[in-house]
Amino acid sequence: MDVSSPAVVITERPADGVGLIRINRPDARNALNLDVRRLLAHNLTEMSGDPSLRCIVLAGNETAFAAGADIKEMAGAGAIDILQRGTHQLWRTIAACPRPVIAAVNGYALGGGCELAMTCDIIIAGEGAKFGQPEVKIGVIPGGGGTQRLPRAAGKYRAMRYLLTGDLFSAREAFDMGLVSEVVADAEVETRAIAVARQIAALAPLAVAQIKQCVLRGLDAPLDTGLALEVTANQLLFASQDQKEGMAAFIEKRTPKFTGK
Ligand code: CO8
Repeated sequence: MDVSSPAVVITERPADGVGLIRINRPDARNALNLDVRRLLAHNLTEMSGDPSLRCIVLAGNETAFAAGADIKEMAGAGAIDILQRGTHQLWRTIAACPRPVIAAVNGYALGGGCELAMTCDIIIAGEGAKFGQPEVKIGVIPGGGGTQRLPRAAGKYRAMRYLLTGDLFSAREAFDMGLVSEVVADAEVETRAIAVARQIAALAPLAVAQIKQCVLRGLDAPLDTGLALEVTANQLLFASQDQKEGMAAFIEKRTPKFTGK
């Protein structure tokens, strides 16, 4: 990593309890080179360990969330180079972030960029955002979960239509197929993502963490297993001070003060 160049990933704290991680390679449409992926994994891990941060926003710039893996970095690579880069482990770390992560998507979210958005828990997209898995057009396939997460989000037939052609789709189409949580004006994307993050950051962190775990683990499990996870998580939360505080506040008609304990 060249320390004299501008940081390719920037971290900010835009609001109480909210961390923001910004991909910053504007000249390369925020293409995800190894440095970016390592820093994303590193910052997500660091922020998750910081008790003062309860929700994370992942953003790019107005032109691109991320236009995919860095094609120039991998064009000449051999299979063993790709294996040794171990990017699948970085994807795993990114997707396993225990804190809720909100993608704030403006512009292009293509290939690895679309996959990065799909590792997030909520996707807020600008009206002009463009999504897609165009890997097939350059002779490869998605490498960050696209063949698995896109069909899980959008269903087999819509996912196949885009995976097999590499065609891009709009934020509105992404919303209609269940890939995007909200579509807002381009200029409002980050403000809206931060507002949702603040809302989540004000809630009981242990309950928030259990919801994330139950949903993600449950999606990959039979219904009975998922329901069992939910039961156990609920039982566990009755050991928390925040459960006592939340319910007492409701009964006393006041706003709860959650501490994460
Ligand atoms: N990688 C590297 N550089 C890129 C990338 C990229 N993904 N995307 C854009 N850039 C660079 C361009 O090369 C250009 O650089 P330069 O100015 O030096 O020529 C600069 O960014 C600006 O790009 P454009 O001039 O093309 O800008 P436009 O606004 O005209 O177009 C697009 C923007 C539509 C985003 C266009 O750049 C594009 O199509 N980009 C490539 C999109 C793509 O194919 N993404 C998928 C990449 S592959 C992937 O993500 C997963 C591969 C998994 C492999 C498995 C590994 C384990």
